[in-house]
Amino acid sequence: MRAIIRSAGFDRVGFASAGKAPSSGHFNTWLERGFAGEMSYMRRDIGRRQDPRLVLEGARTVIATAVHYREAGFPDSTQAPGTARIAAYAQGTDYHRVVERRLKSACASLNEQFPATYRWYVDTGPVLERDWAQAAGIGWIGKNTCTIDPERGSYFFIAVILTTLELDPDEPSVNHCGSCRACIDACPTAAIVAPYELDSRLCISYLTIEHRGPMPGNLEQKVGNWVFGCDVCQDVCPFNQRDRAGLSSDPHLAPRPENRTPRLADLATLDEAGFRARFPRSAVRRAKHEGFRRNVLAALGNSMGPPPAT
Ligand code: B12
Ligand code: SF4
Ligand code: SF4
Repeated sequence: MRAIIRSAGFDRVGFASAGKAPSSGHFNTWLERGFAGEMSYMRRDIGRRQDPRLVLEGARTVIATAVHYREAGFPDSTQAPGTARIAAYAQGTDYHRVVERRLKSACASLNEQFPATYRWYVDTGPVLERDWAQAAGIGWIGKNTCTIDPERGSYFFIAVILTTLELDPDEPSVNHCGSCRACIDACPTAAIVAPYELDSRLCISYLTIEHRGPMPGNLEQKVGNWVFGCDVCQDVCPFNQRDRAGLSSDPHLAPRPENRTPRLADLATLDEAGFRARFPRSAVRRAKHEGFRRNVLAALGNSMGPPPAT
């Protein structure tokens, strides 16, 4: 079973018994506090998101998987004046396309050998993916709210397969954050309002990808030169700084050289057609040209430094 899934291109595979998601109560609180911001899709299907048995009738097992996307020795994009930063996950081909193809192929093979119903999701389905990754022993949910594999860090995508097949569950992952709070202290916008609690409305990832309209004035400067997503709370995590020798980047998700340290001035010249041509089959398109341009202009302003004191 696991071998079939791994051979379809997944780095980690774990099983959990389908039921109410362990952190569904936290999810409710998160919504009630308005931490989802304008992401109205998070308020849709609340009951289903909390229980995969309502997503797939007769679901007995949640198969959680991980696909690592950041290779050993990956040079951090610099903050050199005039350059932009794109989150590592979005520097290559859109992971939805890549991982969806693998899920389709894994489920076809599984169904041949273990006939049952399989339904897969990566990112966009009504499933608390991090919760299930933790329950299935892939990694624990850290204070930055990312799922962290103790051996390989947090730079991986999660995909889940719901199935009617009953499989022996793995042990849930154990939390290793301890007294560390590096992510909380490093977050440029103080979006991690308490350990394990992220207010999206303050998060650079949300502001540069999901938020429509002008950037809130009090946050614009704090966004720095991030033009799509943000990796600060993962970059500072000790579990992402360990010797990652032997880890190689998935060739299908490898960063495109032009997305490592792009020049802000070049990005600012892109019109709508230019934007689409510059980012083919890329997650960056989610921001739309308008949002991306807003981000680039904010970053350009920030690269000029604070206005002189009068
Ligand atoms: C909405 C969303 C966002 C939002 C909100 C993020 C968030 N933390 O919720 C925004 C746009 C900000 C975002 C940003 C990013 N995202 Co996102 N996002 C999602 C999405 C679609 C839903 C997440 C969700 O359910 N949030 C609801 C809240 C309540 O969940 P949570 O914050 O994760 O909290 C969990 C725990 O912390 C716990 N909990 C909550 N409160 C408390 C309180 C206490 C005291 C305790 C103990 C526990 C606890 O319960 C929660 C439920 O599991 C998932 C895909 C999916 N379907 O799951 C991807 C997903 C989580 N994102 C992903 C990625 C890669 C990112 C970014 C790294 C991208 C980037 N570089 O810019 C950043 C990381 C920012 C961060 N620190 O989280 C990956 C995460 C992979 C991983 N290893 O963790 C996912 C799983 C997509 C995927 N399929 O790979 N994302
Ligand atoms: S992604 Fe960036 S802004 Fe969002 S919580 Fe992490 S460090 Fe803060
Ligand atoms: S930086 Fe420290 S507190 Fe934050 S997720 Fe990593 S280990 Fe946990």
